[in-house]
Amino acid sequence: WSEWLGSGTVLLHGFATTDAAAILADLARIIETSPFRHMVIVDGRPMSVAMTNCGALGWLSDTAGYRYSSFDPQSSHRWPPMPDSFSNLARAAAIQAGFSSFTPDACLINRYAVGARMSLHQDKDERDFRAPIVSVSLGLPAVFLLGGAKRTERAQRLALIHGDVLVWGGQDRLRYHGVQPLKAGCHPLLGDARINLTFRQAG
Ligand code: MD3
Ligand code: FE
Repeated sequence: WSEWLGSGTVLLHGFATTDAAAILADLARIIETSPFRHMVIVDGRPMSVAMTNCGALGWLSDTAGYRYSSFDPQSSHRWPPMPDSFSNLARAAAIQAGFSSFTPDACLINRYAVGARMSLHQDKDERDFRAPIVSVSLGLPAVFLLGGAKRTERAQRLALIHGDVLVWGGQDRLRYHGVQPLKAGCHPLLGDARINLTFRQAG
């Protein structure tokens, strides 16, 4: 079933459950070429979330800041192509939310180990904010923080479990959001980790 959490936000409960095993098999091939790594932020400190990308563009953070790049700086090759299992799921989810022309060119893959978190931020490195963002949660559950248009607005807490897909667009595209430190647990497919796929039309 699905739930509207804001004028442009839809939570599709369990939308990725049946495709999860195929997605994880494709992910195993992606990380052979572009492994997970802890990118650093401007001050040089590593993020607790490990990341990689697939698709024409990949999101990067380093001491120069945030940006999208066609190349994995670690391999100096292009990011692995986006598997059909990824793009088909993202497009189907966007259609459910009313975004019929969503064509993701970037998929950021986040891996949360126990204790990893993401502090409140906005996603604003993309060229056109009219395109939505599709987020797929796999593995251990997380507490997602959904704030407002300003950092000071009080954030709502939202539980995201394996298979949940969120589509953020329209009025909600620039809301502050984050993830609370991951709690210990054991998921049958992913063990003690959470994986989040974030699909964007970045270029
Ligand atoms: C809400 N990742 O990679 S995706 C990120 O679970 C990121 O790994 C989180 O935030 C994660 O930037 C959450 C969900 C998400 C993405 C974009 C949003 C939520 C959003 C834009 C506006 C509001
Ligand atoms: Fe984000």
